[in-house]
Amino acid sequence: MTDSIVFFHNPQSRARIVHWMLEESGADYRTELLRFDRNEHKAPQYLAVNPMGKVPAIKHGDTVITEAAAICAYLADAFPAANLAPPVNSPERGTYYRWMFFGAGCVEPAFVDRMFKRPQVDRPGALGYGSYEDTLQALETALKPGPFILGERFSAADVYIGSQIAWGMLAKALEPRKIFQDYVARCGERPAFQRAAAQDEKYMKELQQA
Ligand SMILES: N[C@@H](CCC(=O)N[C@@H](CS)C(=O)NCC(=O)O)C(=O)O
Repeated sequence: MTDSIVFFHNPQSRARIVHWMLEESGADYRTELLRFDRNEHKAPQYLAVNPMGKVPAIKHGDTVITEAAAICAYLADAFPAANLAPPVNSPERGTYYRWMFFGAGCVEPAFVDRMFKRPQVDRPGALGYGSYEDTLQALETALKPGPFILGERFSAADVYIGSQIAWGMLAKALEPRKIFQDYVARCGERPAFQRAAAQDEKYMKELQQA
């Protein structure tokens, strides 16, 4: 598809993950900033894009994609020249899916529960992520061979998991173990990450001034 992408963004949100991913993918995109302080994300025009009234979202042609992990996976496939996902049917594809979905299904709720100090449940086995400790252990397993989740090959799974680990440490939802710090530092060396981060700083100023 050759249409340009519309990126619904707020620099103080999970949309930063997608911003980085857009930069990695080489996609042509334009950004629409949504101000939380003016509730622009709950306005009818935006609810027509994402009924959750949340960012990130992208629109590619007539297709809307929401959910940061889904957007990362979509962009990796839509822009194959950037080589951000292993080929379908390759063994690596399984590993890629495994950790991408683990990020969305386990890491995300484990970190958010931790951040909000939500009480432990009686039956952790009924929680998708089991326990915070098990989730961290599994993350370490994913990162240990290194340098990235698929070894030498950087992928969209690193954009997603790397962003979560960075955010988790910042929000004190994740112990700053060395393996996490080193991984985040490696991710931070990506020129695409740096371009998105620099642009996000500008957006933050823009939003503060207006
Ligand atoms: N499951 C969504 C979560 C998106 C999300 O919660 N975004 C927050 C910002 S980080 C948001 O838009 N919050 C505004 C609100 O819900 O009012 C994803 O992974 O993309």
